Amino acid sequence: MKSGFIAVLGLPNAGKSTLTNALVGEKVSIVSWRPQTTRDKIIGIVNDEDSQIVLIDTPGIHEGKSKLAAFMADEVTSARSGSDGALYVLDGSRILEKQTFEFIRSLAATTPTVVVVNKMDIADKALAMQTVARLSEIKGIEIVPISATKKENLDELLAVVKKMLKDDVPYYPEDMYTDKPLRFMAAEIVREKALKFLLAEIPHGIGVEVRKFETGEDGVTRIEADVICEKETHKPIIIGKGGATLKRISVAARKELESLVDGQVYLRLFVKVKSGWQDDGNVLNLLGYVKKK
Ligand SMILES: Nc1nc2c(ncn2[C@@H]2O[C@H](COP(=O)(O)OP(=O)(O)OP(=O)(O)O)[C@@H](O)[C@H]2O)c(=O)[nH]1
Ligand SMILES: [Mg+2]
Repeated sequence: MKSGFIAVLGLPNAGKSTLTNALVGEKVSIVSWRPQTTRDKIIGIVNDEDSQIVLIDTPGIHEGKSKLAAFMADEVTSARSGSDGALYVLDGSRILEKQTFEFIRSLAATTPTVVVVNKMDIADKALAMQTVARLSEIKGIEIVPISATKKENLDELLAVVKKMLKDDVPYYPEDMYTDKPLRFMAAEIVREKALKFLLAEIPHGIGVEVRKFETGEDGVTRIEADVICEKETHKPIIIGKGGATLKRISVAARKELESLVDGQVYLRLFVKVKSGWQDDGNVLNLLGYVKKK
């Protein structure tokens, strides 16, 4: 039995959460086409007969100035320091920037590292080959091209990851696939649907607070959540004409919540304006964006 903690690192939108979900085989981390979707480190556990891989999905590395951005950066640092190895996820359809190359080089100098060249299904093959050739200058790393959405080459990736596992006890029960409570998952699912249905200018400013999460004796789970935005002008956009946009978010979120709790869900969403919330310690605290001891 081998086990270990593996941090999943990379730039925003590289496909870290998609990969984490694909390896776990369950949805543990929300995904969107926009950068900076993931805000917390999220554990996804991959169990099989002879190993337990504890993946730590992280926020994409970027330079934001808000307190929220600082929290996200802390999440990356702590995931890195608490792990036995790293999966650095690259978007293989893009040119490998010098800064990224240098980051991987410094990462590999301190941590066993596998570079995952993702999005091979849409990548220009010549460009991806160039990226692989350039990366092979870095000593000691493994390079694995994959497609997370098409689930291509994931078995090869798992085989390479297993070589990084050092411990000999499982850390979590084998039926567990994440460490996050349902309430957190619910907030994330609502945020994912908001990211999906809202226009480009708003979503970075969105937070979701689940205020009520109760399963009654009738077996129905009642969830109430606030969708928090930055500006008064965002509120009517989130609600939409005659409530249509909020309704779409709510319907899509409810469907997924029902499969999460395996029962009927009543979901009520409210839109609240809290300008500057990404720098407001109280709101960040409410939303759980605070350093865990
Ligand atoms: N074509 C293609 N798209 C992918 C692949 N993997 C991820 N994507 C898409 O890339 C976008 C970003 O995916 P995420 O998994 O949210 O990326 P992330 O690295 O977790 O992003 P952040 O949380 O913002 O740092 C989504 O639209 C995914 O569907 C892939 O293998 N092929
Ligand atoms: Mg993510």
